[in-house]
Amino acid sequence: MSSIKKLLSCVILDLDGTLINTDGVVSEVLKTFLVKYGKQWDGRETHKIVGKTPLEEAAIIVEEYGLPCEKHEFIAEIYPMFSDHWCKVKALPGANRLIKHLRGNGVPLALASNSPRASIEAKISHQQGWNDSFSDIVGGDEVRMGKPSPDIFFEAARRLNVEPSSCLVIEDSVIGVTAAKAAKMEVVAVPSLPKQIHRYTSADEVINSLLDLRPEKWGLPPFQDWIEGTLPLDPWYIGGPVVKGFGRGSKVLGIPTANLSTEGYSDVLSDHPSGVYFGWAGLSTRGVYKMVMSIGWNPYFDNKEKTIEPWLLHEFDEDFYGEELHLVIVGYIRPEANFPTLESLIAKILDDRKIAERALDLPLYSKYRDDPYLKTTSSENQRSLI
Ligand code: ADP
Ligand code: RBF
Ligand code: MG
Repeated sequence: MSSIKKLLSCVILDLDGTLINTDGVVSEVLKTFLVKYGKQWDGRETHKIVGKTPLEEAAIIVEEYGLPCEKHEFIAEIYPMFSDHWCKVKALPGANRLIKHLRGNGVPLALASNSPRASIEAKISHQQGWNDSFSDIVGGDEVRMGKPSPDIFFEAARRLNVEPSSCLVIEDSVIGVTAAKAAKMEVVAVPSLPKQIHRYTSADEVINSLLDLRPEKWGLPPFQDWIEGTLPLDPWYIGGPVVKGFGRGSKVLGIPTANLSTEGYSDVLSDHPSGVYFGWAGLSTRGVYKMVMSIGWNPYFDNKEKTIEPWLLHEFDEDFYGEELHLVIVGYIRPEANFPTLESLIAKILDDRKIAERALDLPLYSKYRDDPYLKTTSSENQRSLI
């Protein structure tokens, strides 16, 4: 049982990058917009605009691309373009769960974002049940200075009628963390860009995704949905031919992972946080097996690419490269971690195996064993789509 860090009573949430994934929409709109000026959006500026106010964002883009307009004109032109796209924005994994949980337990909840109030309201209106979930919303246009100034957070605490020191802030950007610390609040950072943990030293805790938040560490009500070391998820499905992995000799370690090609799965990969998951694996000609897998950059090996590495919990007497592998992922175990030694990494993966094997016997998870997707081949799949 982890020790309580502090007894807090309210939660203040950032919106973009923390609860919803607006990156795709922002890139899409900027791309369309810049084409009009004969420029090409290349995504390089994404990290520069994370957490910034609209005016700062505008100034950066106008300058970086040498646009022949003024930042206010830029905003006037681009905001209407954004509002047509908010309906496409998805909640980040764990966001709905977190909001329901805190709301259901009567924890006062506020949104605090550098976006203008009207944009915040437009964005959350597309997320089911969110309109009524926040006791208060503070937009960047409602205070003198946006984050990293603490004004937004002070204003949120004032409206919740609580001391700043009793608030937990959840933030994805370094700018937001800086603002919340300046407001003397406790901050959990959930970085939205990978491999950035070193930039978040002022946060009180850094977690990989909202799935890893433990409210009880902050004296808030614990989630009740963990079951035997696993978190049930709405199942998700991926499949394709087994490809060569890194050839690091995982097999020699007794942990062969049947890698799936990441091409064609970029959406799935960016929709799901890195971490250790489990579920069922179907090999078209062989059968259905229990499976535990890691998704991510394997911090121990510091991969440059996010990979999908499923370990089928069965002894095979031959390799099955090229065979069609279908996965139904039903639950989450833990974030990926780094380890001081290969032995400690292996020990942890063996723990994951035990957890997954046991959990998959629970009716909650075992029912997916019969999912038809596990027995279809890709050609049948395509046929069913026509
Ligand atoms: P690679 O780096 O190519 O992924 P691994 O050492 O991870 O090599 O071995 C993975 C291969 O081993 C899989 O592609 C598959 O053909 C074979 N294999 C044998 N048993 C298993 C198993 N239980 N789970 C996953 N893959 C297995
Ligand atoms: N790699 C890591 O660097 N950190 C991890 O926490 C981690 N967890 C894993 C959990 C499971 C269930 C599996 C199958 C693999 C995991 N790996 C992890 C990936 C491992 O490094 C990779 O499969 C290597 O190729 C093993 O040699
Ligand atoms: Mg492998």
